[in-house]
Amino acid sequence: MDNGYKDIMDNDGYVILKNALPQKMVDSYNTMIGNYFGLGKARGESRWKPDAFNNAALFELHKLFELKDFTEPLQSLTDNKLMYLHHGDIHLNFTAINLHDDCQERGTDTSNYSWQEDHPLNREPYRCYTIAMYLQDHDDDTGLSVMKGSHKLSYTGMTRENMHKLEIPITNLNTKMGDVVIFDCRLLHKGNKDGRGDRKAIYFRMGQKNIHSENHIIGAVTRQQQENNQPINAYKIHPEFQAVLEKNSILY
Ligand SMILES: O=C(O)CCC(=O)C(=O)O
Repeated sequence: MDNGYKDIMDNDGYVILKNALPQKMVDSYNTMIGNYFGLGKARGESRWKPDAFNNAALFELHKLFELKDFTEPLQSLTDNKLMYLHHGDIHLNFTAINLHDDCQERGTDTSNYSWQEDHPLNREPYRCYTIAMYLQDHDDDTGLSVMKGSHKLSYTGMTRENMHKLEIPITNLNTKMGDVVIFDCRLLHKGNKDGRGDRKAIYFRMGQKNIHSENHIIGAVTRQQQENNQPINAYKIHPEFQAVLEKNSILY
C-alpha cells in the first residue's frame, strides 16, 4: 500500500490520514486523558505526560499499533522498517505556540552527522516522523499549523524572527477528530490556542530504522527522562509495550 504518501511527504513534509482512528477509540482516549489529568479540576490548564506509552495507566494507547489504517501508511513511508522512536506524550491544553521543529539532538554526537537535506554529513534518508492525533475537531484554526516544505530548509540555529521571515505561508491543518497527522520532524510547526479548555492530543514519534532514528531516540529519551525527573540511563521499555510492538512488526 502506498497511496502516494512518500511523494506527498517529500513535497509537503506532512501527510494527513483522514479518519484513521475509529470514533470508539477517539472517545475512549478522550476519556482516558481526561481521567489521567483530572479534567474536572484541570480544565483550561496545561498538562502533559512524557513517556506515556510506558505508563501502565495509559496502556490503552498500545491499541494504536494494532490499527492497520495507521501502521500501513507508516510502514510504506519507512520501507517496512518502521520503528518506535521512544517518544510519546499525551497533552491536555498543551500548546507549543511558537514555530519549531521536533528534531532531537540532545546528547547526540553531531560531529560527523547531519539531518539537514543535502548536507554532506546526511548519508541516509531522513524519515523521523511526529504523529499528532488531536481528539477533537479543529475546523476553526485551533489545531496544528505547519510551514509546508520547511523540512527541506537548513534552519538550524535560526532565530524565531528569521523563521517568520521565510515568506512561506503558514497552513492551518483544520483536522477532524479521528484524523492522524504524520509530519517530518524537521518541519516547522506550531500549535494554536483553543478556548474550550479541554484540548487533548496524543503526540509520538516513529521512523525508519537508520542513523537518524537512532540519534533521535537518544535525544527523545534524554528529554523525557529529564521531564519525568528520572536518570537518563534508567529508561526501559515496558515488556508489555515491547510485546505489542513485536506482534505488529514494529522495531524499537
Ligand atoms: O500545541 C500543539 O498542539 C503542538 C504541539 C507541538 O508542536 C509539540 O508538542 O511539539
